[in-house]
Amino acid sequence: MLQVWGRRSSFNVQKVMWLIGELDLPHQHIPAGGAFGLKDTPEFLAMNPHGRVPVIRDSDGTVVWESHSILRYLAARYGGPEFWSDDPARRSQIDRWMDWSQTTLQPEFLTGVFWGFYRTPEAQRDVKAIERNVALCAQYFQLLNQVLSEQDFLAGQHLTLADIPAGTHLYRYFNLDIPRPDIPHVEAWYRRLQMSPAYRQHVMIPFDDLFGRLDY
Ligand SMILES: N[C@@H](CCC(=O)N[C@@H](CS)C(=O)NCC(=O)O)C(=O)O
Repeated sequence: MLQVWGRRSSFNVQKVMWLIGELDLPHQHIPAGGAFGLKDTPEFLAMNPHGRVPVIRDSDGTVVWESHSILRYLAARYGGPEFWSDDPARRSQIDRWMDWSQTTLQPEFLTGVFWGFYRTPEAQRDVKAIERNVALCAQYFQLLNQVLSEQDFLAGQHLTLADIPAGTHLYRYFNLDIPRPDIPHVEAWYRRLQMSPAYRQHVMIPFDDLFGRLDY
């Protein structure tokens, strides 16, 4: 059976669990990382030398680490063209949103705002950097708002891998006490994502236990 290592509070694990839920894949979830430890054991490091979660091991023994590589592997193996197309041009429409999310939105929001503001104890916060990142995120979400004014999902009219990394941000973005621009089309997209039981189960996980806590 497919095995998945990672703590459910981890943003990168949530992306993978969401797709596993969408694909309805039988799997065994093994809590790892944070208070669960495990990721520094020789067995875990033999699977992922970086000692990070998520990691998956498929029933044939294939091991994959790096959340986006896992998403692509699972979509290619089990998802069919609905999630990640075989056609290079169509696939690039999906990949660009995944890559943008990982290289642009995730550093500014997850690291800059979620870690810089929410997870950092108040006395240690860099207020100027937080304000800068909140403003950058507002620009990014306004851009998404423009894209989503013309289509229901990031790569067209149905859910694909394009939506998973960026969409995983929404629960945290809309639940932090930060200023947000007027983004009705992003809100409508967020409502559409919430119609999926997999999104509600794996992404909408309360994160209060992470407040003011810099350790994993
Ligand atoms: N680029 C990697 C990042 C992996 C990563 O940094 N994972 C974090 C959790 S989000 C981790 O393993 N932290 C240590 C821990 O949870 O103990 C990916 O996307 O999978």
